[in-house]
Amino acid sequence: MSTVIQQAFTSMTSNAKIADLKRDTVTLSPSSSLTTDHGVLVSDTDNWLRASDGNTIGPALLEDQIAREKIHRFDHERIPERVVHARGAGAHGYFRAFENSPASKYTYAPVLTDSSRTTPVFVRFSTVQGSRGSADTVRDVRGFAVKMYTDEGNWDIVGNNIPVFFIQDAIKFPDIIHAVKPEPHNEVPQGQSAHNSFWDFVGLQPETAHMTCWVMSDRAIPRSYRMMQGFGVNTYTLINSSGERFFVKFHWQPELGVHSLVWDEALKIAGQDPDFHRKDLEEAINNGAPPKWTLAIQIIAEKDEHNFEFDILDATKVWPIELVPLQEIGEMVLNKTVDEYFSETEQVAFCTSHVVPGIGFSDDPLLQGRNFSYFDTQITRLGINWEQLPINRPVCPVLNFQRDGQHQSRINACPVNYWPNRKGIAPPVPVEKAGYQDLPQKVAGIKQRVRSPKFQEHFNQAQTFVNSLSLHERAHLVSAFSFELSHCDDPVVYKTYTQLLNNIDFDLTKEVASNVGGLMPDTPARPNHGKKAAGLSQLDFTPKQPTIKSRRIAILVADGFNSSDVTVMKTVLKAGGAVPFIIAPRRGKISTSSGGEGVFADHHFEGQRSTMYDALYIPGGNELFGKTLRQNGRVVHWIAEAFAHCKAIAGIGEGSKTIAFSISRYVAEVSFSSGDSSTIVTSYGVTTAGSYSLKSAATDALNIASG
Ligand code: HDE
Repeated sequence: MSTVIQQAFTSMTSNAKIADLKRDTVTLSPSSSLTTDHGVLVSDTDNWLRASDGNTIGPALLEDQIAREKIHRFDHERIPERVVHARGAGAHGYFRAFENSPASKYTYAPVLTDSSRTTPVFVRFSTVQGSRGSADTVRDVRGFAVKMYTDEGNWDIVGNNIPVFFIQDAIKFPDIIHAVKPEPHNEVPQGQSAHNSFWDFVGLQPETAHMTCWVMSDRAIPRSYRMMQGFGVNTYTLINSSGERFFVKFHWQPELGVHSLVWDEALKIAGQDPDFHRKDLEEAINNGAPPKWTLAIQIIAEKDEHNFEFDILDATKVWPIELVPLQEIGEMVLNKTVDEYFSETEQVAFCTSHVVPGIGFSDDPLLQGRNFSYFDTQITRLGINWEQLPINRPVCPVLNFQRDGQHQSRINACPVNYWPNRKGIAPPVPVEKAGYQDLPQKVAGIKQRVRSPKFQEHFNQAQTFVNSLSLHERAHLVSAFSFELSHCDDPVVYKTYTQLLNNIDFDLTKEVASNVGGLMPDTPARPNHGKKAAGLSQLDFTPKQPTIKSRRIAILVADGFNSSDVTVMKTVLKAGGAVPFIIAPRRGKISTSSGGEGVFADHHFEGQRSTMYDALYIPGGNELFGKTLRQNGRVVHWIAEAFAHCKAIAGIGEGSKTIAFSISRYVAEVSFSSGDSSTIVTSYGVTTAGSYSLKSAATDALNIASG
């Protein structure tokens, strides 16, 4: 990076939170010397103090305080992993409210209304079921937890990439989580919901029907954390400066659009590169493609609370965007990776109860339980003083009389630790001076364990979701249900589930039941209302600007390739922000057809798989080049696999021939243009030098290169 770019990058990534973390960041260098925890210089960290005559080894002495300290510290390195969402990846960034957004109609929270502010954020993405070491690409809900370090205190939106949840009442959370987690008798399976206990539970608990359809859809196997929506899921409230209250749902919309892997890819990547999503986030940020999301809100005025056929406080329901439109109010950018995983991504701790003035809760029964649970769980994981940890502490002043407890790291230089005190220290501020305000609300009721009547309907929105999917999304849904249920070996489980599924869609149920040996229905358990809605199919979220930015492109070469074919394509791809990789028979110098300088390959054929790339390009070359590729089973498989996963494949000359050879099993006829013989191939067919021909791409590249 040039110094100018470096400076620009540094100032962009620096914010109040990054500056705050610097207080605790230690930079190690070769000139830093090794010490004990109590600061004494250590001269030998390799040999335990022992009683030896120099010829025999002799017993180790317990008195070696340096060795003991090293071992003690090691023995206690682990902390409890999160009970759910144990595996995750995090990054820093910022949020900015849009100028002239409608937000101030609904809230007086400056974070959402003041466009001159840059609010630092830390975001942690996660999977739910697997433990810390599980694979990234499993079928699962993804956590999307955002911590905003606002000037008024921390605000956490602890969301998911799916807008609804499995259950309506927090009291059911231990049940659904026990059911989806590995089974109690053998702790199997890891990172999967494809097992008896999950399907047993959801088959018997109809309120899970809607969310289960989302989890069986492509949403649960995202291509990247950067290509998924985030949803606050629960209903919160906003309060404006006139004291009016509004119900609100929060949505994060990714700039890159919503994209998924296909299941075959997800399964393979789980073995080939279990850290795929974690690395993808890091790679994009480090390559200057910081992911961005727009924050949108849906608003319902308090007086309209009961005007919908569903209960707006029921987290198993979406608010259809046709009825409650999305209003865009700000943008979030993630532009800095963490310096140390444990101190930042592992120790970050979110709480739904962390809201700032202008934002409040609703009676959503899931949210109310969450507001208790998150604080509680942090005590087990991190101890009572968890909010003092550098990654968790706010950037605004914190002052109160909460005291002591394990790992207290503040020294409160003050003779009083209570309120009221004779010195008038730390008085609660009046509401009008920006103190947190609980809006007066009349509450009345009879103490009883109930849910409102609208909470009893579970299938309408599940049907709308299934009806709204495109053909291929629906086909994926059938495959996912079938995959999961065929992993259940208790017939009671898959028969009960197919019976429940018939409440959602008759045809879907017949297909799934036939695949897995479930109960084959004669008639629908409930008629399909036939309604569709916007914003459910992920095709509704293609990027506003189509882009290849941050996409990984494999360029397969071997000795004898045509140098200019590679140079030009690389220039084009880089100009579009994509990341090209050269893959060859060996990691080393690969020679060109003209005996020119050649290229240095990033990887060898055996070291990578097509699944790790978004597209594939094979240049032209001499006869030897073509033969080398076609005689290599890994190359042929690479191309055929990329083709089967519907990826864009381009080739020239011998490269095109190699593509045709590798996919000939799948397509009846492959044709080439006579001109430059470049080819763009997708699984849908073969186009000759069409929309993205190398010639025009090269011209673009040269135009861009020449400024
Ligand atoms: Fe969570 N959830 N949850 N959850 N959740 C946790 O808190 C809980 C729910 C979500 O990256 C835990 O710090 C209850 C919905 C995310 O650190 C725990 C209920 C949504 C994360 C907990 C829910 C979420 C968690 C475990 C039902 C989407 C990871 C570790 C009432 C809107 C945050 C922790 C991170 C984590 C409880 C339901 C999202 C135990 C009781 C709905 C993204 O407190």
